[in-house]
Amino acid sequence: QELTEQIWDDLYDGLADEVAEATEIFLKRGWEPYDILTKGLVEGMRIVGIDFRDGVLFVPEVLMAANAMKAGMAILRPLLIDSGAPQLGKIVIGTVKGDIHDIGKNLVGMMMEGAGFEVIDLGINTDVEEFLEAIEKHKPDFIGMSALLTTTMPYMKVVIDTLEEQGIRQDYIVLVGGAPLNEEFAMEIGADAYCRDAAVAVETAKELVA
Ligand code: B1M
Repeated sequence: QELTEQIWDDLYDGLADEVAEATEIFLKRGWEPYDILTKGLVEGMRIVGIDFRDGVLFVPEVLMAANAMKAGMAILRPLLIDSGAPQLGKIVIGTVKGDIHDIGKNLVGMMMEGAGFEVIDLGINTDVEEFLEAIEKHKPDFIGMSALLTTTMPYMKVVIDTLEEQGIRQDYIVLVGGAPLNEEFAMEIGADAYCRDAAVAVETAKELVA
């Protein structure tokens, strides 16, 4: 309890070293990496998000918090990935054009890798040409798109429409996610599934690949 509050505070204050240290302490105390991720880091970022929305925190501070979160994620990454799970399929994933939020996408990538998917991460601000180039090259089972802004989520439809136009939409399973999305939006734009969080992304991918 005390430790989770500590990590939330350190994240809020953008203290990367402290967040890393707290992550190590959680591990030493026997916490599961996934619990540290969700109850510590993701919850901490949720709190940051509230104060960002309310004008208490500003971009530079939130950027520091994001970097602190990444320091914690870097420690958990090998633990989440090294699952020895059999290869289940391949996903090309990116944050869409105009959007630079990458924590959620990175988390999905980590969890997918841990579950046995090969992940090709196109990074942030990914335009349709980059998606097309990557799917041509890697021949994935899934295309994953992330958007955190109401202004960038419509771009997901641009990508899906382009796949349609090129007659290759049916060759891929399209998964979408990000805080401003919902099921309805995902269906409207013609995605195969909306993934509320990283765990749901993994479950959905497992179901759809079978
Ligand atoms: Co930004 N930001 N931000 N931001 N930021 C939000 C999204 C916002 C909701 C904050 C707020 O006002 N409350 C708001 C959007 C409002 C809106 O569109 N309606 C906002 C804004 C306005 C902005 C700027 C415009 C601010 C400005 O410049 N004035 C600017 C835009 C920059 C741009 O992209 N062009 C901006 C910038 C930034 C920072 C750079 C400072 C930083 C990003 C750093 C980084 O990512 N490297 C940042 C951050 C950190 C946030 C908040 C606080 C946290 C986002 C986050 O990392 N969450 C965010 C507040 C919020 O979301 N409530 C906010 C933790 C992460 C684990 O969750 O990303 O939701 P999330 O991912 C989840 C699920 O959504 C899902 O699984 C993940 C794990 O469970 N998921 C997927 C996500 N992607 C998926 C893909 C999938 C499947 C599932 O594919 C298969």
